[in-house]
Amino acid sequence: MPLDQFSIIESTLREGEQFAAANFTTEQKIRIADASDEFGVEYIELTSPLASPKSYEDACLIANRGLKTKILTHIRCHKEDAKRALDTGVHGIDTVIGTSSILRKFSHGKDIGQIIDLAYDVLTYIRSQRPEIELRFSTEDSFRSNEADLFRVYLAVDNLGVVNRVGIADTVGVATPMQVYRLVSTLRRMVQCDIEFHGHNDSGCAIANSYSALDGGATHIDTSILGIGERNGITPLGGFIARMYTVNRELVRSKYKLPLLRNLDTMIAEMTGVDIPFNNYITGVVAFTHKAGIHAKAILNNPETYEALDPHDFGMTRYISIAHKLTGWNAIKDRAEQLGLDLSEPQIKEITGYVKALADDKRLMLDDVDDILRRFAMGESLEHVLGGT
Ligand code: HCA
Ligand code: CU
Repeated sequence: MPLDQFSIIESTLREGEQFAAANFTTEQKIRIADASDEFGVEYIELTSPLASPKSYEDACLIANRGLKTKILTHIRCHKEDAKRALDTGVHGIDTVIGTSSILRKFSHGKDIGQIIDLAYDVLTYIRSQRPEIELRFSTEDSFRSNEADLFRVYLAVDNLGVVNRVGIADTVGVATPMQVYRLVSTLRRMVQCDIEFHGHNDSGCAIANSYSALDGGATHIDTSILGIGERNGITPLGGFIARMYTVNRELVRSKYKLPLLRNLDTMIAEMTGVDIPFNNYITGVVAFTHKAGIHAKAILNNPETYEALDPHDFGMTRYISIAHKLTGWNAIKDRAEQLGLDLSEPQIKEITGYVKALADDKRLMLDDVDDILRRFAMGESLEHVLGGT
């Protein structure tokens, strides 16, 4: 079942290079490849070797690095591109060509029959040159393509018997999870080969669409670290991991070294000069912060009450925020215990009421609450604490 068998195609070194702020050096590309390999992704996709002389050299370097993960490169469905890609020594080649009428008209000018002929030429050529290589054929802008055209192309390609998988690309981020599910599950019944999904995030559905693709029978999902890519990017690796973790925690824990996710996100944030978003999946600064008193109380009793993701699996720690008006006495009590202060329940409740009242009027920090707790524990009255601060 695909939900138990998915593979990640990590495209930070291809789609991610299309992010406006990305300009990786050779040394940085190697660090990204090594770290992604260590994390455990099944594939790494590299920029086309035709993009620039360095892109070619770096593809050769990374392909021959002896990593566990398979190295792919991404090319237009052209014979010249294929020749150059084969020269790099990569383990797989991802080919792509636009099938929507807008791309056919304004990008390459070919009709569907010509696309099928070209696919035949290029794919059979690659296969004849390298029987062992992993070969993928993808239609760009799949969700704005005519469905009958799409199926005609996929069927023709699958019938060649030379590709390992076909790819569906939501190039402009317009697809909904239901549309993805429908398209993938129909395709699943039509072709023998594996199915890959590549989803852009322009309207916020990239992760949900990737999940729906797997649900519909896809086997491979494209991601990038922090989701970087063309415009606002694609399915973020961390968000996709979070999604799959909630479905099958054991599988995700065993496939990937989850505590390394934070290093990956931090590394790409530094290399591209952006911040990790405060609300990022797993690694955002508030991803494991609990605030409301009701939540804090339950979390202290059993973290699973309000956590679908266990922070410890990701090398993160949970944080209970207590210096605010929504705080509760269980959380304040827990803090007093952390500070080693001996305060009775009525005292804790009194302090909690005081913290709430104070927070109504001004912004409190944890230090303020700690100070109140310490002074109260030393016998100062709250009025005294109030007057003294
Ligand atoms: C692009 C190409 C692509 C290709 C996806 C794929 C897209 O930059 O426009 O090869 O599956 O989003 O369509 O990234
Ligand atoms: Cu893309």
